[in-house]
Amino acid sequence: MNNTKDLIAEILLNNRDTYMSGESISERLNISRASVWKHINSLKKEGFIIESKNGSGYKLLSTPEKNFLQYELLQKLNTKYIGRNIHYFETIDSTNSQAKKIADKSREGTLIVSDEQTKGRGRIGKTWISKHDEGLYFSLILKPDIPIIKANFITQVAGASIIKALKNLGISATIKWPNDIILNSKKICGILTEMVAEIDKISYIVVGIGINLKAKSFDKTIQSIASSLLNEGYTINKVDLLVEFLKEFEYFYNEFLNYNFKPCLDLLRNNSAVIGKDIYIINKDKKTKVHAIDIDDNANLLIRYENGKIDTIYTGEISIRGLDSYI
Ligand code: BT5
Repeated sequence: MNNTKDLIAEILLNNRDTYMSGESISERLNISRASVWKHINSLKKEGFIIESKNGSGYKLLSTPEKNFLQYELLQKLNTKYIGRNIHYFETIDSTNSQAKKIADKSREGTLIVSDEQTKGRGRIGKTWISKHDEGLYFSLILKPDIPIIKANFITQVAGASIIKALKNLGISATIKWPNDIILNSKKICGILTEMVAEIDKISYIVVGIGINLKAKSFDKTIQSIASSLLNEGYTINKVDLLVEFLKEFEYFYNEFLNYNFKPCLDLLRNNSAVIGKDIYIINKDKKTKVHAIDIDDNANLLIRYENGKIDTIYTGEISIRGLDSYI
């Protein structure tokens, strides 16, 4: 994928009502006007219909069929800045990896979405199976001005937003702290948050989400733990789910940036798959049975060991498995 060409498409998509002069595009991207012209021509070859008017510039009239998701999303989106900049791919290695490649020069809220991932990633080197058109795979680039210690909370903001988005579409899912979304005791969605920071300042955070939408069967490795919305009886339009998510994310994220953690925490506590249950904490090969007491005010997990000692579990290399089922 040619980055400059994508950026030009993005400028045109974001300014659909006006003519964008070749000069303004070339200045914005720091490229020559001849290069703008060359990329506009290759966009036209791909099926973008772009009107060129002498003295005015370029105006996007329509996008090709394969960019339908991007087009439909822009029509339905009602956020101010989350998801307003869209990079859409039919296939890509990983939307999180792509987000990290472009994060430095992208604005906050930039969305990377793909129909398929060939190297979808889970946490600590695990794989996220992301078959063509079976799920919704996307990442958001965030640049919050918050202390590094608060970055963990972003996974919870994403989790709360998924739960709320699904609720808006009539689906009651729960969150298995810290990053799994569960429906009927099966994992339907995972969240991967990655951060690049200087010693005392966050450069950017990428939050990536994979939701199983239409998969009917799963690879052997995950068939006992995974399900999809379709398998659980819900036919959900990909763009509608994304629109709901982005709307809810903008709300919870803005509250978080204003240090109002309550809306997110309330939702996490009221829709938790683990609070009040006996669980195992799996740390490398070590399995410890504990009781999950609550999500604390920093969105960490408060637990009680069998000897009565109370402790806080932070996110990281820890997984939690239930006693009598997957969760
Ligand atoms: C996660 O990791 O659950 C985070 C998944 C994040 C995926 C998104 S998709 C968009 C963005 N781009 C990326 O490259 N990633 C993000 P973790 O908690 O480590 O769980 C990984 C484990 O979930 C695997 O080891 C499998 O057991 C299981 N798994 C893999 N694919 C799955 C699927 N499609 N559905 C359910 N479970 C799956």
